[in-house]
Amino acid sequence: LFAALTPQAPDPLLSLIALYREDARPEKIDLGVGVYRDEAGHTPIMRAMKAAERKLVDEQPTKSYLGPEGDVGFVALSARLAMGPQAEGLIGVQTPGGTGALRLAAALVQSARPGGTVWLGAPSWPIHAPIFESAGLKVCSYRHYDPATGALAFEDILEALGQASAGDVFLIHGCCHNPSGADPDAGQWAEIARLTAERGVVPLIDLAYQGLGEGLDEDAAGARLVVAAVDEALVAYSCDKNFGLYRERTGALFVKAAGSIDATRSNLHALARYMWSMPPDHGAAAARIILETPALAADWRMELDTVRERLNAVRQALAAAHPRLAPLGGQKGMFSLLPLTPDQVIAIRKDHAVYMAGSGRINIAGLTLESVPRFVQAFDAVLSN
Ligand code: PLP
Ligand code: TYF
Repeated sequence: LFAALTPQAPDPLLSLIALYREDARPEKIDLGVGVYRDEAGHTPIMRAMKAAERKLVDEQPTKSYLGPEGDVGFVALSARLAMGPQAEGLIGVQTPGGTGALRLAAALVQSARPGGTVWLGAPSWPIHAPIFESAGLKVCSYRHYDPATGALAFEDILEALGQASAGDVFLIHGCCHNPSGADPDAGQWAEIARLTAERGVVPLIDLAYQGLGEGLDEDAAGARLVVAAVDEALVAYSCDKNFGLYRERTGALFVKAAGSIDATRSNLHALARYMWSMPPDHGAAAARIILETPALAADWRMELDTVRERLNAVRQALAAAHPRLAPLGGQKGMFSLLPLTPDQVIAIRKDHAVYMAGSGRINIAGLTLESVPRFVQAFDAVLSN
């Protein structure tokens, strides 16, 4: 049986972790995988999360099974956090991270329309296309980002929306686009919402970085506008970055299902049951405790403000330090794409111990105000080679 399998390449981003670890040069800089790091290079457990976890361990009465929808308190509170007042009208299911939410969304779309089409901007998170394709869906690609300007290829997005058919799914990064950091502005969001509704396209918003761009409500404003404009929508939500939960696999899928609420909910529960039965509890229960406890929620928001301010300070320092990095100043979140060829990405790693994805994507959180000058020097050196 297994002799029929062909070997699959490892995730190149995760392979960088091992390469970086083995590099003995003390000045090495890791701009690879997308996790937040503080000034000391550490990925902390947030203060409120530690407190909520303690409370959970002390007070949790049982570890008996929950249903396929997971922790219903978490689902309601995270829906409210992501979508504001319109959360009331959405179906919610807790999922193993944002990845689980995307996989469940793909399975739901495949059940409703086998072989249906998902429109995906390029570049995108490399896991998007395989998630949809492995569910049996067809992926249509269009240009999301213009490397010449470092901004959104907005005309291409409008053109793709114009080509999409009613019932096609259109994936949109809710904020802090991975890998480009290029997000729509308010006027562009309004235009996307208007066209999505006009074309009968079903938006699938991937909201994995809420709070890391401009603020919790600011980062969700575009997603809320689009969802409000249509009858049917999907929102794949992740708490793994904004609550620092990563390995706890915490997320949710929210679905707006017009007149098909009961059928959609029962399909979501059935599909979740066949994939993972029910989601892991710990991260969601702890995030729920934060969101339902005003003092913890306030402390969490404060710490998230600090995270965002640090990212933005490093981002602005980069933009000011080199003319070819200037576009980074208008981008959002943890990531940006550098104008480097694959050979230059290898050269900056070999010659300067700077590790980044092969695409030239950097994780801003891997830098500090102190390490920016050394990084910019390395960047400039490989550019002029
Ligand atoms: N969507 C995007 C754009 C991401 O960058 C990530 C990164 O992890 C995810 C979804 C998945 O999030 P999670 O780790 O919660 O599965
Ligand atoms: O893009 C990133 O770096 C994050 C983390 O298979 C990630 O989204 C990377 C690769 C992967 C899962 C998560």
